[in-house]
Amino acid sequence: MDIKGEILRKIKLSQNILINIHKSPDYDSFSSALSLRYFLRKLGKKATVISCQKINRHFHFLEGAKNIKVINYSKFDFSPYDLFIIPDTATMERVTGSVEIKLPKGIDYIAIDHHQTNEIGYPLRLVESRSSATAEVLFDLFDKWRVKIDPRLATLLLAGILGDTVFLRFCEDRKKTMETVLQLVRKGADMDFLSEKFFEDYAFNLVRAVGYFLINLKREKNFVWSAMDFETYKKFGQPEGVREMAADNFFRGVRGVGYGVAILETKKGVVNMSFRSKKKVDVTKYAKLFGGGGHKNAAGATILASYDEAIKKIRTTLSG
Ligand SMILES: [Mn+2]
Repeated sequence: MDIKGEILRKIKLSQNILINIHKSPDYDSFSSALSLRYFLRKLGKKATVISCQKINRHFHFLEGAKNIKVINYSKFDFSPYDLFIIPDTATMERVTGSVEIKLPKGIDYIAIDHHQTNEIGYPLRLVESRSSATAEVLFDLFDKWRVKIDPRLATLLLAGILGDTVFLRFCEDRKKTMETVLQLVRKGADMDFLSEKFFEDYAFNLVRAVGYFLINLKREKNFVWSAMDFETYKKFGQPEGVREMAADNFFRGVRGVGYGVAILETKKGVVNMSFRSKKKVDVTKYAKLFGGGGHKNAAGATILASYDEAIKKIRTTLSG
C-alpha cells in the first residue's frame, strides 16, 4: 500500500482525532485543518482542531473556525485521543508554539504538508513540495480517496490555495494548481466570497500598522526591511498578519532588490521575520540562517532575543 492508502487506513482505524493549526496561522493552515475536520466528521470520527494561540477573528468566516480549541501544549491531556494529524506545519516549534514543548508519545501522528523544509519525521508523512498549498495536497488525497467534495468543503480548500499563492500569483505548478482551482469552483467553491473576505475586510488598525512598516522601510544592497518593536505593535492593538501583509504586498515588489523582510517583535523577546522575494530569489536560505524555513518566495523565522539584539543580528547576518 502506498503512503496515501496507509494514511487513509490509519484514519479509518482511529476514533478520536486531533488536528493542529500552526503558530501564526495563515489561510492554508486553517483551510487544511478545517477541511480535514470536515472530512473526518463526515466519516463519523470525533475530530478536534487545536491551536497554541488565540484565533484571530478575521478568520472566523471560514467554516468551523469559531470552533477551534485553544490549548497549552505543555498542559493538554492527550490521553483521550488516538491520532494527531499535523497539516501544513514544517517544524515542531510551529505545532506547539515553542521549541521547549515536545509532543507526547503513545499517540499516532500523520504529517501532511507541502513545505520543502518539512522536518517532521513521523513514519506517516506526506510532503508534496510540488503542490502550492497543503489544501492542494488534500484535494489530491480526497480525490484519490473518492471523498465527495461539496460546496462548503470546496470553499474551504480553495481558501488555502488562494492564501498560499496570494490569489494565484505564486504557484508551484501553475497548470496543476489552476486545474485544481477550476475543479473546486465547479464543485461550488465560492471564489467571490473569498475574494471579498481576503481583500475587502481589513481591520482599520491593521492597515495603519502596515503604514508604519512602509514609512520605516529601509534599503540595503539586495533587500529592503522594516521593523516594529512590541511597544509600537501594542499601540496598534497587535493586529495579526501585519508583517505578512506588508511583506507580501509591498516589500517584495520594490524595484531593484531581490527580497524584503518584515520584522516584528510579537512578544517581549520574541522577534518574528517574514521574508518575501521576487520569483527568482530563494529566501528559504536566508530564513534558515535564523533557524526558520518555508517556501522559495515566502519564508519565516523567529529569533528569541531582545528587539535591539535581534535587529543587530539580522542586519549583520543579511548584509554580511
Ligand atoms: Mn501552506
